[in-house]
Amino acid sequence: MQTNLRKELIEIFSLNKDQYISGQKISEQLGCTRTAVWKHIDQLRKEGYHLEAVRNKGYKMTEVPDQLTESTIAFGLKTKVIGKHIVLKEKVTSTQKVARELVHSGAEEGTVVIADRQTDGRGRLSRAWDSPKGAGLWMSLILRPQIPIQQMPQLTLLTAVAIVQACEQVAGVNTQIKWPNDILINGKKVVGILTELEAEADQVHAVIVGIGINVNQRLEHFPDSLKETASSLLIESGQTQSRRTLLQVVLKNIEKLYDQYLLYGFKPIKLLWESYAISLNSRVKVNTLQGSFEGIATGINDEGVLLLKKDDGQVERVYSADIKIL
Ligand code: BT5
Repeated sequence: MQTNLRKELIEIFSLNKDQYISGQKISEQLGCTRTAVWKHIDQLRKEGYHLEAVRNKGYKMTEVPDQLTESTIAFGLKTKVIGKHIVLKEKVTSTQKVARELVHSGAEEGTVVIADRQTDGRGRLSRAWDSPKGAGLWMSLILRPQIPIQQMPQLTLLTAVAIVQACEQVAGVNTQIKWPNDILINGKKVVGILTELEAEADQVHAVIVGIGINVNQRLEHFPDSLKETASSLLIESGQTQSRRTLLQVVLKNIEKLYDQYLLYGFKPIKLLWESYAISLNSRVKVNTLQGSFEGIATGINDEGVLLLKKDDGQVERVYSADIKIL
């Protein structure tokens, strides 16, 4: 089936999600014959899509296969911009790298790169991010906000809130955020976020938000070095989770918060973020490239920077670091 026609057909079903649409109407909208429509529908059924057909009413799509394809992601995706353009890859070194190339070739805001597997997934400071095949959501989102560079950390925090809410909505698990970019369940890391900037002077061209969510790994899938510290939604919820549903909800939540952010600024996001943060008002050890120190994490400021009250009473602003809750 031609990919464009197929995309349009799925879109028609997605727009008419709860109602029947006649073969005649579909053929008019697609500009092809009714026989061609029937053939396309037959093909979709073979691929695992469920389509109800009722005489004199037409067709209704009731279920899509739980796979990540452009069509299954598009079906039922409730966003206007975020994830409307999906670049799906089976294997990449890092989705961040692919997204960076797309930024330079003019990719529109909301473009999402997703890979089934990364061979060189990365965290901050080039640390490795374990991204086994088919077990997680390994993705990079391109945003083009008109904001000053120093506000960029806010987007990491915004994304964390969107993901925490999605994990609760989809998998029913309680997650917590450890500043700045870790999402933990029962103290174990399930999600990592890496926000990278494409900028010149102090003008932001694009922000690439890298998101890694451990969805369906079992403990034995993790390398020994991560077995103590990492976990997945499957392990924590006791159930296999649909990557497709989770992705759709993550994208919807990001769009909602991002729209709010562009309209009202960081304040509403900050409040939400603080309600999910575990590191606040605790004693923490902060490791930065410049060295480590301890103190009480008293909050974040309006830019998303961590405020640390040291034992001598001085308040240190921490822009980038790893923290350990003591
Ligand atoms: C992060 O870095 O947590 C950001 C991870 C971002 C990954 C996504 S996947 C899609 C996109 N493409 C990429 O190449 N990256 C992004 P950081 O805070 O530096 O944490 C890295 C540390 O987390 C590692 O040093 C390990 O200790 C640990 N780690 C690695 N893989 C993990 C996993 N799958 N689950 C939990 N912890 C992991």
